[in-house]
Amino acid sequence: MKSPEYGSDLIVDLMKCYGFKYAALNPGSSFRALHDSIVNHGENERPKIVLCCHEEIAVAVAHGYAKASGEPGLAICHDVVGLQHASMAIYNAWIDRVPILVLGATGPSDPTGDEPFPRLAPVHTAHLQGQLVRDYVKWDYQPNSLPGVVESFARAYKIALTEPMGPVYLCYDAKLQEDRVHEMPAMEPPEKFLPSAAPSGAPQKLREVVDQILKAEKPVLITGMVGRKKDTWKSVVSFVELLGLAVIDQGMRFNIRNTHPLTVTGDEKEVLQEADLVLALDVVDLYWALHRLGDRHERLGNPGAKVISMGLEDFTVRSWGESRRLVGTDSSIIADTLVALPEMARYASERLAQDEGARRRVEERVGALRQRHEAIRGRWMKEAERQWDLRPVSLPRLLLELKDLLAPHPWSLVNTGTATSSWARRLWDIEEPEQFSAGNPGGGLGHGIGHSIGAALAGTGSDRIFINLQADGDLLYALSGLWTASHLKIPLLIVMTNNRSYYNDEEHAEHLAVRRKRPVENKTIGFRIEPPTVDFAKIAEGFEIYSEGPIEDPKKLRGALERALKVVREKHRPALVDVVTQPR
Ligand SMILES: Cc1ncc(C[n+]2csc(CCOP(=O)(O)OP(=O)(O)O)c2C)c(N)n1
Ligand SMILES: [Mg+2]
Repeated sequence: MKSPEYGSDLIVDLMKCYGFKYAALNPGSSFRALHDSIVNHGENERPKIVLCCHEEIAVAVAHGYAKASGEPGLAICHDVVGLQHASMAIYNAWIDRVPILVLGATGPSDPTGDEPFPRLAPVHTAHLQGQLVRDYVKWDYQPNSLPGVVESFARAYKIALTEPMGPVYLCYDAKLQEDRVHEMPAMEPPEKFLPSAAPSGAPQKLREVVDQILKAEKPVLITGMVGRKKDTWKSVVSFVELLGLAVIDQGMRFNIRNTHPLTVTGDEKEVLQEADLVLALDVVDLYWALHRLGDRHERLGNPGAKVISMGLEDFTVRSWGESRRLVGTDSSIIADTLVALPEMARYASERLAQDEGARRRVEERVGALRQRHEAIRGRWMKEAERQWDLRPVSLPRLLLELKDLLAPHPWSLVNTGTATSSWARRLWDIEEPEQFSAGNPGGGLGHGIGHSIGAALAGTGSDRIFINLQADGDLLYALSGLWTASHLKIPLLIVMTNNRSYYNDEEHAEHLAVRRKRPVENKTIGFRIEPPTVDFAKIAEGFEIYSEGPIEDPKKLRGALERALKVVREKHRPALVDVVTQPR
């Protein structure tokens, strides 16, 4: 490695040393030195620049990369203005417990010198910039010296990756970046700053949980973010198979394959009604795991059931995104499920070996759950058939046609809208973690395209096709993400689920109209994205992306998807099919 000549060279060396492959950014003079160092000191190799046309997209790229790869992502944002654009995407990463390093720049914070910094610098400088995002990052820091740069980078890395993971923000003064390195600060290897091991759960408590499950007639497991760490899903599978647990999967990570016969997602109400014990693993919002929103909040399930919550959510208490309802639990355990699940499985095996009654109960449950699982899947297929010929295209038809075309190829679902997320989990066979990294629990729109690009970058080198089931409203916030996808030749099939509406809010309007006895027909005003209808195929063409559509006739769907898929597979480029769909 070349010796760093400038402060910014040193920052690039740190990025390389800590294994960052990509730096997603939109340029800005506050980090012109860092940009120069990435290109000319690091030769744009590690990290490599992912040029984005909006900071929100840059952070979403880092988010998607981190979620799909299991490694932290990295984005760089221009001073005050870039960070303001990025802030909502940082919030999305915070809520999704995704580790990213957001690097920023400022200043020079001491304006009394006469070095040639840009004239606008004072306008874009704040003391301290980190305040803008402090409520939804795990840590922010602005080092004042080169040793401080080295140490804070290590600390940021460690904090972002220590459970519960999340974004951190580091801000570099322009002068510090542009100053020469006179003396090389000491650098310890990154292995010295690996994330701290999370608490594994008090052994006695873990044993008590197993004992209670063994006693229960109908225990249920709710999986939240268990699959956020590589291979934890395997522990979920062993655990539920051993104990015959019904699984309700919230779909926030790949927690268990959706074709597993113990999954009964879709029958939450019935399953929770029968349950006498509920174990919630890494569930972020327990209240809404146990309630449903109708005219009022409806408690799902049997109020007498024991509720046990396990995970690390108790460590995330901050002011933003946390004003949740409290749920009473019979036991609440702070534990890293990656460690606790195998421990509990070991103990459960010992206990089961000595308890014939418990073994019989497990067997009976497994048989009944298998039937329930089949019935749920069958029901969804029936519903898909019912909607088959609808025009514009029904979401289940779209999902099934696509499923069929993708069957011979490796694929990965990297983004969905709310409705397509449900339909994909009902109709597709999502059987391995590489097939799924979608979802944005933070709910800040404009996320999908950036996230898709990042997730696809994480799969660089594989022959996977990346699938983005892209809602229209979400893409309209961040259309220029198409430029980055095209520029990088991302093998991304973008299927617009274009309902020509901010439909989620149309639903709210309808709900309110009924409640307030106001005209329901007004529900479209201020929500429908027409006229004019947006021609996404034409827009994509402007970014040199192969495109087809708009497609309203379901009979024309398959051919269009087939041709677009061929472009993605054979030309290794993105393609977009604009499908006009039913609202839900
Ligand atoms: C940045 C941001 N602005 C506004 C909202 C409020 N909002 C939530 S869902 C939604 C509509 C989304 O429309 P689209 O992406 O087309 O999905 P659809 O509901 O139509 O399936 C809006 C505007 C939000 N979540 N985030
Ligand atoms: Mg829409």
